[in-house]
Amino acid sequence: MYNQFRKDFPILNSTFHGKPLIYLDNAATSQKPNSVLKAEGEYYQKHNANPYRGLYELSVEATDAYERARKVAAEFIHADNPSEVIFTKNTTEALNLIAYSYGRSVLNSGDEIVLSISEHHSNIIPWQQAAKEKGAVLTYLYLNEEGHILEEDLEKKITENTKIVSVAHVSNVLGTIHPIEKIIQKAHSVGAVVVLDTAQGIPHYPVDVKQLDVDFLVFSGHKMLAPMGIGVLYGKEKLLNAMPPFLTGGEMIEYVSEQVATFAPLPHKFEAGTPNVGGAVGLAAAMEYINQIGYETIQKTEEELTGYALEELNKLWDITIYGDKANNGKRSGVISFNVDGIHPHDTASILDGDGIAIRAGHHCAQPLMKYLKVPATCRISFYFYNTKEEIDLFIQSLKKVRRWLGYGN
Ligand code: 7TS
Repeated sequence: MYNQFRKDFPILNSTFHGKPLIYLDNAATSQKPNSVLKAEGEYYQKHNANPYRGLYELSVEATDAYERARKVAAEFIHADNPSEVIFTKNTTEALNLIAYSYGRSVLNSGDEIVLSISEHHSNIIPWQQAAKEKGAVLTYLYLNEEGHILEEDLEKKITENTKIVSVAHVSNVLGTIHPIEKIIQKAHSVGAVVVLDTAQGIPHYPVDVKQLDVDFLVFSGHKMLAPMGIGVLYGKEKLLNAMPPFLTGGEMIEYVSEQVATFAPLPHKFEAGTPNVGGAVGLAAAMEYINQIGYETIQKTEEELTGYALEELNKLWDITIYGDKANNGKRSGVISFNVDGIHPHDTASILDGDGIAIRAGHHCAQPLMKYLKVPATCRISFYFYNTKEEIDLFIQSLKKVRRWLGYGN
């Protein structure tokens, strides 16, 4: 299958162990196209200075580049106002910001925070910490055999006691696309606020914060073609305005005296210290690249790859796939599996020998692993630059695992 996008990604020409790289770990981080590398490089070559501080032209250029990136990000998620976009380091920092600032302001003893059992640790631990401090309780939405949230849990577990519902758009382990519209509706019907972790969603699916009416949205640039070290927290203006700052220091103040300080308006109140301007410029270039390709093409390519991979994996007698085994529009191109009786680290090492990069482990989702009753899984995850030929080579290499490690008992 010819893939017109591969030429934009220089790293895809690499070889490992003498074999061409087959990169199937896109859920961990995506590769970066030339346009993103160029945008970030040009920023440092031509416009780099500390933004906001200088009265000289170069600093104004840096400020403009940063604020332009914020505007691009706001438009990308259909936010009303660029001030509702706070740049963070990544999804983890954005979730911590919400849990520290919003969570600790609103939570009281006995309040409930609802998560799904498939959350990444970065959408669990910040809430555990806030709950511990405030006497709140975490409640989990569990999954059916296909990895989808149980209807009855959705009905039962979001209640008058629920103050916050924080869920992933797409699971980083099972690839399940969660019913986010339904979750948001249900949460709002009991007066709860919704945090949507779209770290695994927005690289593949369009997200419209207005249409969803979501209260907070978080994601990382590095999973959607942008450099590492830049992420986004979107929040409704009213909520952000009422929240206390998270990190404090330079850039986020209005006036400081010996004993007290007043804080800058949005978005600066939440952006203490020198920001990652190069990263933000790279993120804007990544969003422009995605817009240029179009989500439709991205989705179509990935659905084809996912369907083909599931079909080929389902043919193998010794493979267990976790979550949805059908390519039915309710799952993304993240597939978790195990070769029966073989430790996932052994599988990943054998594949690495053929230049194939996959993930093996608990994927920072230990509560889900416990729920699935497995210590770890192998995981492949696609992006639009992957090909069917890569899947064929992956399957061939996977067949080696059984031949090399034997047939067990
Ligand atoms: N939320 C989800 C759903 C994720 O998949 C990840 C990272 C995070 C939050 C945290 O993102 P970060 O950029 O702050 O680290 N997921 C993975 C993964 O599945 N493999 O490596 C990182």
